[in-house]
Amino acid sequence: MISSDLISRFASIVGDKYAVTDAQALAPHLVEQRGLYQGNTPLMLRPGSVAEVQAILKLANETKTGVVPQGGNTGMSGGAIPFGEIILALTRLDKIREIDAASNALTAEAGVILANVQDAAEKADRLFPLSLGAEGSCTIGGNLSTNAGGTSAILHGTTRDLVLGVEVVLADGRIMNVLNKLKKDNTGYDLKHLFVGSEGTLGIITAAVLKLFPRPRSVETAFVGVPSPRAALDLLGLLQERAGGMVTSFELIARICVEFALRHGNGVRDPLAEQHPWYVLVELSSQLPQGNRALLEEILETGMERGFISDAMVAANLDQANALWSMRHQLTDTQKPEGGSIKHDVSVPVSSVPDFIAEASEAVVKLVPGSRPVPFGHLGDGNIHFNVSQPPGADKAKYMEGWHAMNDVVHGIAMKYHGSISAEHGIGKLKREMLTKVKDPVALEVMRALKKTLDPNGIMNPGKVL
Ligand code: FAD
Ligand code: 2HG
Ligand code: ZN
Repeated sequence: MISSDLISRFASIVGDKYAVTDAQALAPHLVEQRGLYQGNTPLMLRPGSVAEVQAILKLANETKTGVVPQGGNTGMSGGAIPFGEIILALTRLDKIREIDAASNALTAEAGVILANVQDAAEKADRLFPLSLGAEGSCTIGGNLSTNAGGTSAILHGTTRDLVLGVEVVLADGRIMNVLNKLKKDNTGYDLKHLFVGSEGTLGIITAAVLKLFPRPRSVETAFVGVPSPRAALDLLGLLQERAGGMVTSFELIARICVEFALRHGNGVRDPLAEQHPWYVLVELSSQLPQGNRALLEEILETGMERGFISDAMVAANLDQANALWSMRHQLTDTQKPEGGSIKHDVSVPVSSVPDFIAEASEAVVKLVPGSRPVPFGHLGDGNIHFNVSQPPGADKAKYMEGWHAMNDVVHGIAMKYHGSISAEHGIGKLKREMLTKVKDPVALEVMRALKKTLDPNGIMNPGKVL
């Protein structure tokens, strides 16, 4: 319980306008975006400068007040939801401080929306490759803190691979400035990586230097019908062999996802004339202005000859490509009207994805007859969103009571393939207990020791991750 006197002391740091206590204004900041959690807080602070973040943490540390950092609140593990703590919203720290095109580096504050970073890079004739469905509302601070993956990780890696430096306000209010633009800097421990993926449990990221890349001169997008995940893997192999570093996306989509999107999405059309059990959304990017359409078509023809492609369409223009991506990005929302959905954000070695999907599909249907596996995701990274929708007409609440039992089954299969129970959405509140079951015990001890060193009073996002 935070006293009204303490609330006033916090409020005086940012000014009353930016100290939010009104229930209606707080409401959207208290729900996890899939509706898994309903949080509560007496106060949300919206600092406008790094100095204000510093002052907030100093006071929080001194008074042992829990602080939950929040960016766009699009996270999928409940990490940004407070349970009595105060929210520290970073969205007013929204400046792009510098673009150094020659160094391929962009310095952004934590609250900058990802799409705004992408746009700023493009204006400087560069690419910032991180891309995900929530890019219009998630923030750079959130992306770093969750080490977001997205649809271009196959070539460019996860957010961790896209960061050169960070500025962090530590739990005691000190500012750690490792905001450098250097690719090479071996002066001791690389501390930025400690904060990337730490989900707000070690400090507040206030700014980051992000890596830029040459802006592609041509992008080809194809939607491919394939008979099975194994066939999709064969296609991936062929693409890697013939188009190497040009494969910027390779997204696997089960037919049921397309059906949900057709039923509940906005402006979605079935991209191919016939139905196929599986699809792949492929993107090739290159610096050649004339494009790689001929190469892509040749690869797709070879795939057909070899029997691992059933049909394909290559987007003829930007509108067609955008329509394919729009459908892909609606896959999360269009599952919602189908009732309860039990989620698994797993990764396994790429070569094990077909076996994982087959085994997990069989196991969940055995566990809950009539349940509907809805697998899709980043096959090129071995990362499948193995979501399972309730049997049609079943009682949603009753189905959702089986969340843990189903998680155990699916995660057990992922672990059998030496996989991960959280490929890209993080641990947050959702997977905190599960973490202790799957993580090496010594690794857990090291994590706890780091937490204790950096946050001895346990004020940073308490109850999350560890
Ligand atoms: P929040 O949700 O606000 O916060 C996430 C976590 O980071 C919390 O623990 C929070 O406390 C912490 N945090 C936030 N800002 C800071 C900061 N400045 N300093 C310290 N800690 C901080 N994720 C993927 O990885 N890949 C995808 O393809 C993907 N697609 C998505 C599609 C949709 C439609 C949606 C809704 C979400 C998707 N996500 C995906 C999940 C989500 O968008 C990402 O996790 C994103 O990085 C979260 O950013 P945010 O600003 O919304 O963070
Ligand atoms: C995606 O890849 C996101 O679209 C969301 O990571 C996955 O809805 C999901 O489970
Ligand atoms: Zn994803």
